[in-house]
Amino acid sequence: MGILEKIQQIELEMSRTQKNKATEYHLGLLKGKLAKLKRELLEPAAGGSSGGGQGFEVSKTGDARVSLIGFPSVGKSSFLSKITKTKSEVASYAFTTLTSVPGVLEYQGAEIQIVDLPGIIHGASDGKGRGRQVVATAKTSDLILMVLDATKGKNQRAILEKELENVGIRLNKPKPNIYFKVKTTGGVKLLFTSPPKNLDEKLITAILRDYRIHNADVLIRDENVTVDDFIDIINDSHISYINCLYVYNKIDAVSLEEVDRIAREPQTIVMSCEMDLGLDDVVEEIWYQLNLLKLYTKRRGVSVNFSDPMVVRNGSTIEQVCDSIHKDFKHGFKYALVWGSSTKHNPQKCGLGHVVNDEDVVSIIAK
Ligand SMILES: Nc1nc2c(ncn2[C@@H]2O[C@H](COP(=O)(O)OP(=O)(O)O)[C@@H](O)[C@H]2O)c(=O)[nH]1
Ligand SMILES: [Mg+2]
Repeated sequence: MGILEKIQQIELEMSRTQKNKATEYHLGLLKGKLAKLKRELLEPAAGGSSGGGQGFEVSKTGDARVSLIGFPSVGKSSFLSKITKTKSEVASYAFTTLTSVPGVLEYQGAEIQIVDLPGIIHGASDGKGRGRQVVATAKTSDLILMVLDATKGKNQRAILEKELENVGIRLNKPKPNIYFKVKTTGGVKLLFTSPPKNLDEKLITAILRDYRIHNADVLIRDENVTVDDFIDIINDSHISYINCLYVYNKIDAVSLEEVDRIAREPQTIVMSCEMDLGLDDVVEEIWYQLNLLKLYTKRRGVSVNFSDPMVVRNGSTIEQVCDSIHKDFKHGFKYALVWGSSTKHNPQKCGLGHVVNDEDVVSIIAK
């Protein structure tokens, strides 16, 4: 039996099983098995040659990557051409699996790569190379923009969410607060800060046994974790937690009341590419969701160039700033001089652990 058939079989069994206290354990085990199969589907078979999944992982040019996901004809291409001026420098052959060459959105001095992903679903769910590649690109995005058609029903969103869920993408959800480490000896040690309400020790050990994990430390730090959360943590390398912004296009074609209703939903923004409405808001929201900040670098004896900021993730340390300049940069590091809202006096002498703020000026002093 192929993986797809096995998946179907388990899904069928799950749908036939009534959800109650008595079946909880059985259903939990099935969920664990299902997660394992879905993972196998997306992992290139060892030594296999189907599709050459390797080598696709497109280098992230620029400061962040945003993936557009949506059904055909919702306006993805229109949106891409409105907000990007340049094509991504990534050679287009790297994107032969995509419908278009990625564009670059320039905003606040940052270069944000925008990738239009073709039907993530259909490709991925049959486990073919192409689908896997598209999924790999989606998983390394810093933000997903789900583009929806305001004139179509609610269904489109639910279908796409389900499909992303299936390939291991968790939208707008923090990573479950569970520490998990596989060991070589010592058996399974389960600890929790307060007992989880929906997950018991018996189920945890049964799932681990099913994954052939016999020695591990498990520390559950949140009483609300579910069996799904726990399974995600076991399959950690396969799961990505990504923020998603829901963008409804074509609001020119629906009533004001409808626009108002949609716009009130969480993580949602409305626009019309055709009428040029709301596009600036979408770009601003992308920037906000990416949670990036700007720094200005200063070299000794040279004044700061405020027109050429450097962009890093919010919460970055001086060490991460060094890493984003060059991977070996920190080896020559002596100290940093920092001016701005992250310091008590200006300039302040800082070490690698110092956390920078937006608009700080940073000067790295080498040995
Ligand atoms: N009414 C309306 N039509 C739009 C809007 N944006 C795009 N379209 C139309 O929708 C169709 C599909 O657009 P396209 O960008 O190719 O969609 P894609 O398949 O998602 O890339 C085209 O005929 C566009 O002219 C919009 O804001 N309002
Ligand atoms: Mg298109």
